[in-house]
Amino acid sequence: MMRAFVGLGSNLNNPIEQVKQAMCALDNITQINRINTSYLYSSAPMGPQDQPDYINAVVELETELSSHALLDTLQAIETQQGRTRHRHWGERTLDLDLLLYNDEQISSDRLQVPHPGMGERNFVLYPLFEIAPELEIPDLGLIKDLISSCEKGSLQRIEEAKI
Ligand code: ROI
Repeated sequence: MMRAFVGLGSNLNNPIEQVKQAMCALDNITQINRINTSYLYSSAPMGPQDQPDYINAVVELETELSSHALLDTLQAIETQQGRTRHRHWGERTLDLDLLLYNDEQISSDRLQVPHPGMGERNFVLYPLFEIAPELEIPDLGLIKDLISSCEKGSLQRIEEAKI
């Protein structure tokens, strides 16, 4: 069985519901087991500032799917939930990023794991640390060390029951 971490993000069309709906969509896939779920967080946009704040979360999955089959599945859920491409680093209804897949380093046309930039993004590192404080990330090191040099900024945990 494979172990993967996926980052969820949305800043359009009721972002909290988008993120919750994506978690339900993952639960409906037989080859995927959601074994851990962070709180939802709100975060200021990284990229153009003239877009709404994001809702972010991280989930841990157990899966029989290969990394690329999992990527296909994540992209299908994005599409189902009306993902359309706007500008580069712009607003989106749903982003599902394959952050980590076992302890593998993957570099193909379609997929880079660990997800590029995850080592500096507070909206990835804080929810990830919440569910996997002991984690070591290939090439990047211990999550607790990455957190200690990553400003929390405006990132805020939303006080709402976990899903
Ligand atoms: N900014 C925040 N805060 N959260 C995201 O999930 C996010 N996703 C992105 C870009 C546009 C880089 N900015 C983001 O893809």
